[in-house]
Amino acid sequence: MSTSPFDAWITNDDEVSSLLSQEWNRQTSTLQLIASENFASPAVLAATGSVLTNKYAEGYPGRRYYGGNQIIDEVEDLARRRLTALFGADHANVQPHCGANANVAVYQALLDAGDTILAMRLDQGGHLTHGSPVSVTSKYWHFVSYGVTPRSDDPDAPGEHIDFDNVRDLAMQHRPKLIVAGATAYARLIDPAPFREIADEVGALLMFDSAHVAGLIAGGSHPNPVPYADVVTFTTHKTLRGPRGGAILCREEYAKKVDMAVFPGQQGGPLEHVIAAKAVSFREAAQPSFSVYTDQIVKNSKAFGAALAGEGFRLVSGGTDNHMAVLDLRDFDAELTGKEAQEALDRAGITTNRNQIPDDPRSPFITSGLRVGTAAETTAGMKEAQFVTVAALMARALRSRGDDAAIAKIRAEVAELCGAFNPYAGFTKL
Ligand code: DSN
Repeated sequence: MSTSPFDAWITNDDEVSSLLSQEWNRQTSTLQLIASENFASPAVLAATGSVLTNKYAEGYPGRRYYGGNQIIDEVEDLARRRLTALFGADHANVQPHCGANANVAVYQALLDAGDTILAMRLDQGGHLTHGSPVSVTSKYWHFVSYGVTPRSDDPDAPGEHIDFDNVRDLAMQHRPKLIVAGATAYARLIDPAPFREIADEVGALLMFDSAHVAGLIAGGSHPNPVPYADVVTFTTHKTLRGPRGGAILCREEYAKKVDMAVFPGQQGGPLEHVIAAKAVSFREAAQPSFSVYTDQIVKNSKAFGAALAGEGFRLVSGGTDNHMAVLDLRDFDAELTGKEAQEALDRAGITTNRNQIPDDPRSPFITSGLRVGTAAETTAGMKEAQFVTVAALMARALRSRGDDAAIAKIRAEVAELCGAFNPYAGFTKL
């Protein structure tokens, strides 16, 4: 077991200390392939674990409801300045606790209850807050959903790409007040330009939910939606590699409404320790080395996707342009569900998540798909060759999922690989 800093940090609570060390060990001895996860830097972890957690700071810099916020104001201002500079935006709100809060705050800021929003359907790759019936968003606003083009067997035109004819037709028909671009389980580059064109044709506002690709945008590996969208939302902990949280960028004319919707509209006291960690990550993302990192994420994803296809998995949309691949498991094994695959891979030390694929005949709890991503293990230093190895390990684990000895052997191989690519190697104390 690797040495965890928590042994030194938490000396008076053996139970929690032990659990944190176990999780430290899990993260560094098994493969982290969940597309929405990453390894935050030691500096981000340190800021998240700082005394700023002690402070109440409802309000915004210069306009707080509590005393003692002079330094906190500087922290939040620094985070806002770094973020607007990183994306070239007019205004930033760094208080959302998560991406879902950020999205709901934008709806609250820009719309009235009952207004129409055009967004991507969950099973086509959209997010819960894009109007899923189980999300509170569908209770307050009227959602119309676009999807992807039909699957095709033509390798040059595989389908399952965003269907812009569908987006335009629905926009013309329903005249939404807001169009949402962006996805949660979609492996292709999302061009903001055609969304802007359609929004302008129908007089809609445009929100780009860049939760998954915010890091790729910051690194210059994907196009920046800020010049096109009225509002951009994202989480800070995925490809951006910051602490767990959300953020909103918007044009100056919406700044006041967005700020009011986040606080007091949606949230109470901001998590200033997390905001300090966001500031750390925004500075990290502004370094030239971050562009090298995000380019490598995409290169790794392409190599991983090709190797998985070589192992018999079908890649939804025929490939990948970003950090993830969405796999249709039915071509690999018609009986294998996403749930069973995720559980078998977990036993082999390979962490993934099951995911619905477009028009999935199975429920969201079972699914026919699996989503994998390269952001975390690219942080750990893995390159194309390691991801080809990982694809082979995944295929072996799923083929031999009923054989405990074979799974144990794969788990040992995974641990050896992870031992050579530890994102926190040498980091044993603050
Ligand atoms: N849970 C996130 C993801 O995994 O994509 C979306 O909120």
